[in-house]
Amino acid sequence: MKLLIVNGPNLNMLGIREKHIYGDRDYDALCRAIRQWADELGCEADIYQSNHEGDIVDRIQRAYSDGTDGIVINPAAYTHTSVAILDALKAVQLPAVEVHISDVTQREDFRQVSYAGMACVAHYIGLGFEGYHRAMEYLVNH
Ligand code: CA2
Repeated sequence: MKLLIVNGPNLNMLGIREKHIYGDRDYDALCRAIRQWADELGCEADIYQSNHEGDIVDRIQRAYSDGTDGIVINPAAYTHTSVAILDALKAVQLPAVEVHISDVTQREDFRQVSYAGMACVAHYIGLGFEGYHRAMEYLVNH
């Protein structure tokens, strides 16, 4: 099984600022954890991060024909704004799971809408890096 892990804007800055919200581990540590979980679950994980909405749309579209079986996505700030990412997830018709490191349900009003989440079959919110693990397990087991 091949999973695509998509991370949106500024997640590459993890561990640098706002540690009280996102923790003190950096993006490399997240990627290492994802690779280890992939090994343990016996799946492949292709990790992709971009700060650009159109590039994220392009990568999701590519998943339609590159053998991807499921998508784990943390669209970061684009969660709350991007109909384009929602449409891309709907277009490829692959099972997708939404992850947020922080508990967006307890944050600002503008974080209360999730467009990408509308195309996702499961949601792991506010569990830190562990949310990615749970999302990967979900896709491997369903
Ligand atoms: O909690 C999450 O995973 C978020 O997707 C993270 C996004 C935020 O816009 C979403 O509402 C929730 C932010 C990504 C990381 O932003 C940083 C900001 C400062 C320092 C380091 C990272």
